Amino acid sequence: MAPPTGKRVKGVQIFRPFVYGTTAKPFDEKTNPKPPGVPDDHTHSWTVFVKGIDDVDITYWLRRVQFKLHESIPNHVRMIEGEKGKPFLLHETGWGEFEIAIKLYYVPESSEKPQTLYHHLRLHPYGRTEEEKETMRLNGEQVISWAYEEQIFNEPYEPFYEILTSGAMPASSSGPNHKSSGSKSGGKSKEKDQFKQVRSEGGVLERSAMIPLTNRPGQPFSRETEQVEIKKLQEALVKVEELMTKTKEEVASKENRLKELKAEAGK
Ligand code: SLL
Repeated sequence: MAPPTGKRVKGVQIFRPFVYGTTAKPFDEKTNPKPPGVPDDHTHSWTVFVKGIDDVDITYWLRRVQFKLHESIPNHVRMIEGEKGKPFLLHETGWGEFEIAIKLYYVPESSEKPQTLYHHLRLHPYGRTEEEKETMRLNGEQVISWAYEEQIFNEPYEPFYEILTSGAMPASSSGPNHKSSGSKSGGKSKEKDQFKQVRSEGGVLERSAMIPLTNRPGQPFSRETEQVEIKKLQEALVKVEELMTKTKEEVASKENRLKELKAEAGK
């Protein structure tokens, strides 16, 4: 970790969305043949990854990722260095599920300590119901276990704040007619011009905290998903309120009955 440079930007929180998880596939002569040299007892090939939402680059804040695998795996601690625009990715084969420790190392400018996430490698279809498991089986036999996460940088140091915010353009100035005003803001604007404002397939701007509006294959995290989840929560809330009203009514009627019985007994 580099010594902190500059001052912290007070009262500022910057968040960056990212996705991590595992994808596994059973070996199968036709669809997923076992490569030569893979031990006989290995039943699956699998991948563990950390990447940007909609595959946008995250190496400007995440420098390297250490994946700590099960100790039965040769050379079980693996360090993956960031390559611009590429996910932090590891391919493996094996026979069992286990917890993977994913340690995130940030760029030195951040002066942030590494942080560890834990993820359970899934090889077999899972779900709350048989139906959910069956859906997973039908999904090309791929067992997907992915999570959406947001990295929060609280009061980042000034140089890091610059890095975090010097890519994406505000919506109002990102139109085709936008010209950057070099002279007004001086050096800073030149620095900004070094980064191309690339949009991902889902419309997410590089170096932004945006998430896509809609889902597409391989990219299930979007505003659309968020809306579905919010709707589910709202429906659950209505149900809970209904149940509460009903319970209150039942309690009130039982209390009344108790009063009546007490009055009768007192006669
Ligand atoms: C289980 N507790 O019993 C777990 C352990 C270990 C998985 C799972 C070895 C691969 C290799 C492998 O798949 N270990 O030898 O490279 O399910």
